[in-house]
Amino acid sequence: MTKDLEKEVIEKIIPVIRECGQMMLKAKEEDIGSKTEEKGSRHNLVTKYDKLIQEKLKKSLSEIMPDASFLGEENGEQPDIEKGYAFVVDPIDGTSNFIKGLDTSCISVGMTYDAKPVAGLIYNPYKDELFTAAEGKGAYLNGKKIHVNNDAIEDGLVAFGTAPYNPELSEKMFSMVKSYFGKCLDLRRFGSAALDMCDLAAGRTCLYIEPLVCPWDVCAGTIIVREAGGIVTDLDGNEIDIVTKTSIKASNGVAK
Ligand code: 2AM
Ligand code: CA
Repeated sequence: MTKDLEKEVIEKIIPVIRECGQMMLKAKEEDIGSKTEEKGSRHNLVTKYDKLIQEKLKKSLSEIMPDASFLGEENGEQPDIEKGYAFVVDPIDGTSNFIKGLDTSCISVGMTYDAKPVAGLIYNPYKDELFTAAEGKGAYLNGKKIHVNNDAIEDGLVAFGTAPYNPELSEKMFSMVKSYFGKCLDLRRFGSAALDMCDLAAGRTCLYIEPLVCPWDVCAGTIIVREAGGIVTDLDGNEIDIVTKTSIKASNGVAK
């Protein structure tokens, strides 16, 4: 696929992701909490909206690009995305926030080629913020180019995740976060990995760290951060593998 075609695919996905955003807003009219199920643990929740939005995205994306595989958080079986094009989708990232009415959730659609992120869209319907990026074409917020900030750690906000579903990792994370607390302007814990990456890309935070994320949490965010001039690795500074669960560190390249 040429770079221009990647941009064309993004243009075709924009109306679909916006419609999905309207579904999230409409959900506020209902008691979402009463329609929640657990997936394996009490920290891992799913609503009928996660399932409905994923179904809609799966159908629309297969019409837009019939040859691409579809990896979605709410899939039963997952396809092999090592070769060729794939969509890596989180129908609602920040599900706990969605259930509790915190209005800090989004839809995340990443696209990979040979398991490398090449394009992404993240839509936060509560703020009507649409983030897009295609490899080599820059990152945009509602059509306006965005760039990471230049904050050194002492001048910047640090966002982090806590891995409530993994107590061992949580311990390690809290000690890491404590050491950042001593150095940075302040800490933030928002609850959506995809939006944490968008905040970094838009120059709002200087660093984002999380001990365990899934491909759909960070696929679109990774290309958005990179195209905004930021750096994405795992917590040890290694290249992330988008196909598996990983730790993540996204930075403006200045804050350490
Ligand atoms: P979700 O809202 O789609 O479930 C918050 O710290 C981030 O962690 C969110 O992006 C959240 O995605 C993700 N998350 C929640 N449960 C997880 C799990 N069991 N493994 C990995 N990531 C998870
Ligand atoms: Ca989700």
